[in-house]
Amino acid sequence: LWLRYPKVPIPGRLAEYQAAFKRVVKSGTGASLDIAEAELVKGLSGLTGGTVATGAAVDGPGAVVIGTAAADVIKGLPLAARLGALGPEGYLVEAADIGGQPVIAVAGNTEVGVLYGTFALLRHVQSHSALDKLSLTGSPKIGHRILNHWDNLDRSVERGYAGRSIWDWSALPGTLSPRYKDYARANASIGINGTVLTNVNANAQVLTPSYLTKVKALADVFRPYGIKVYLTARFSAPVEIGNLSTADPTNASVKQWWTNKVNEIYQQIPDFGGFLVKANSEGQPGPQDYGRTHADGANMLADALAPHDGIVIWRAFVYSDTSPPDRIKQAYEEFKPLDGKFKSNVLVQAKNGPLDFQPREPFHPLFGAMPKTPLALELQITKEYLGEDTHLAYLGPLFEEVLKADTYAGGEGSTVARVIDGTLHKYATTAISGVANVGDDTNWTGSQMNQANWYVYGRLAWNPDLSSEAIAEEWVRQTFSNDPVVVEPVVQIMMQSREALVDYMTPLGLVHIMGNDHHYGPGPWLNSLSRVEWNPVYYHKADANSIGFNRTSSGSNAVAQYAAQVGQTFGSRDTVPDDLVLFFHRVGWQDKLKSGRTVWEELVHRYSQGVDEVGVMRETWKSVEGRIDGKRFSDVSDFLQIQHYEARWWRDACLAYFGSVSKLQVPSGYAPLA
Ligand code: GCW
Repeated sequence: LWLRYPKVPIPGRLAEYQAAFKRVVKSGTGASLDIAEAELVKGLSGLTGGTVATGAAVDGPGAVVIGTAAADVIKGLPLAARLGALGPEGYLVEAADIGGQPVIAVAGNTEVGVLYGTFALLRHVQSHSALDKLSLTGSPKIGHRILNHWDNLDRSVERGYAGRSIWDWSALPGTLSPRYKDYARANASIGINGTVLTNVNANAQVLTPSYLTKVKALADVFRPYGIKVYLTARFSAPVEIGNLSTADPTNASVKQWWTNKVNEIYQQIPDFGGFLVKANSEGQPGPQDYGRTHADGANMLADALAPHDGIVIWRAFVYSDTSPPDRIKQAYEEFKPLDGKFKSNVLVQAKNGPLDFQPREPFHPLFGAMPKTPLALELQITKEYLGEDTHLAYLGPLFEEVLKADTYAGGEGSTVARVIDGTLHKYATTAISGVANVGDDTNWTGSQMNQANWYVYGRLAWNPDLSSEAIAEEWVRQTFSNDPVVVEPVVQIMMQSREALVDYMTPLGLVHIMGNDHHYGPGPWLNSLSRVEWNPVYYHKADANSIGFNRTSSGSNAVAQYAAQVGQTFGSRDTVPDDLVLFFHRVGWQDKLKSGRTVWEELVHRYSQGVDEVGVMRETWKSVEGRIDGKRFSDVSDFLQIQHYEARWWRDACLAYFGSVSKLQVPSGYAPLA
């Protein structure tokens, strides 16, 4: 991953580091401090090409002093006064003077803060940055920064493209794969502090005693890395594993069952994070099965968890079993009226967009609409709809686009970032979730480049105001090389990749035109599934005259779910951006877009531009040959070739289909699919 720590190849910089990093002096004891010390020894030894020792005291120059605010050696430093404001996970890394010796101090209010400071220092050194005036400071803007694994107990992974689940349930708890620690290291290095081990399409078995001992074994590994474990709670568990005849959340026996179950979990895992719940969505059981609301269900679990400081993360990804006229409206319609009805340890988790992790969607209208209910943002790191493992699509720009989207809920500047970091509505609890792309593949994520998506998720969860381009650069420097002839082209490829993918898959606000079920490859013609809203034709509605889904006031009026300013922008043909036009409007094939081209011309233009961009990415990648190791070079080259072919597949299939519907001619001149 990005924790490779190769020797610094620049002589001047190497000498500077060798002088500064002779030994690690740990002040205090504790499991997380031990991990910080070990990581510094490993990392700095690798980077300096020597052996960085551990030491008990600062005797001589070249010490890295690590400790919490409680350690005497840290208390005596000027930075101590500034630590307090940084909260339990914050850190400061600075040059300092101890007993006349120049040292580098890594300080936090807690041991985990020290660990985060450790990784910040290693990131700095891995980027070959200078040490003079060293001053690194950080504290997370979002409290719960969580990975959601959609991992099943049989080790299959829903929407996983990186092999099987890394949780080896049959070997747990007796055998602990060394990967668990590396997983925890990787997460801690980017600030992730929670992991939901199991799929939201949940199996109640994980709540049985034998599985809880396995969960405990994982929690024990992750704890010193600052990572809490969460589980998905299947709402019907009291019936399935508890022998009750109902799971009605108002039933006293059901409440007691959950209370007992939660108490049992906390006996094993005293810092258990809580439950993530998918209920009454896509066939999952839930409180509505008993005529109760989402709030009734969530609050029942919240009551059981509250004495232990656990939280409930209740998903807002819902759509009904009876085919709706506009599926995307349902979450807002069900949840908005419940604002203020949830217990204080409940968060409602909405996906970034109102549909389903598409290459591009507008932001979810619930953001900004629930001032009394902390909303968590769910992003998908695994690329279900974005070319899965093979296509190179760096998701940083997608995540950044969502975080910077302005909800106007409290006037201009009410971005999604300000909603989920709690500042806009003064939420007491804050959370963000990323659906993990991790599996047991050697490269962890199904492709070399998909590692960047895990990385950027963590970095943006820590600070949603960072730029995705800066994060891409950080990642490339740590993962491949600091040489500008590598950094520049690889960052360039990454930064153009998502837009290229939108162009060759779903330009102009098209959504959900992928193949049924697997969601890989084009299928805009598909129309045979029983649920109308699973069929691509439901979304684009193309016919001989027009294309697009009318969500304005003359259509489904989904635009009314946004703040007036936003709804007007999306709702008017004059102001809607071309990038989302077909998501909100039904337009004639010959209508003109902002680009000056007609809708048909623009569709042709974007599809072919997407293919061309992948061609550029492929050519650009060739320039790094010989400058990184051959294995990773060829892994990425091979996938770019697949992507280039499949971009053409998308273009040719989509244009052939839309051309057959519109009766418009696809211009000639495309290279045939090789
Ligand atoms: O994106 C869809 C996926 C399902 C997933 C569901 C959800 C876990 O196709 O596989 O189920 O969303 O988010 O609940």
